[in-house]
Amino acid sequence: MQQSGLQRTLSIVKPDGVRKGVIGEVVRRFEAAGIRIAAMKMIRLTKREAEGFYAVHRERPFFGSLTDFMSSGPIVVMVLEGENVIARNRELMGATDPKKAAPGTIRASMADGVEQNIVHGSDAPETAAMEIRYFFGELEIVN
Ligand code: 3AN
Repeated sequence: MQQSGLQRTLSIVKPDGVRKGVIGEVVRRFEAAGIRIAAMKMIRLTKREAEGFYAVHRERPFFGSLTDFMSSGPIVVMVLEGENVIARNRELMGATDPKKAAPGTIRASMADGVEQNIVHGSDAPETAAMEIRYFFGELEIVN
């Protein structure tokens, strides 16, 4: 993790992605892009845990609905590692609104809407570190 440009980011396959059976397709896209999976597990968030994860969005009108959705079924959380992986993962994901996401991106090809949009990806090094810590202990992340 010391080389320049090598980053970690948190990825989540959200409950809609698990329900649609696209965990494998999402992981395949990461691996095909040369991104390494450094940790992975399936969990189900409580409403309280989803609220903790999305605390920055507490004041947004969609907070209640988003945290209901995120606690509505199992999710797959992953630590991705690679050169510039934060931005590269967000490129693979596409824009938050699948209607605005570039063709071929995960959200453009698989998502139904702006809330149920299949994947989450950290947006900056500081949030990546915080989000990884929310879900994983250091011993669960494989070097
Ligand atoms: P991104 O996941 O693309 O970084 P954020 O951080 O702006 O997007 O939003 C976090 C999550 O909140 C999104 N993934 C989406 O599920 C939900 N969200 C964002 N904007 C809206 C909205 N206008 N209505 C409902 N849900 C939204």
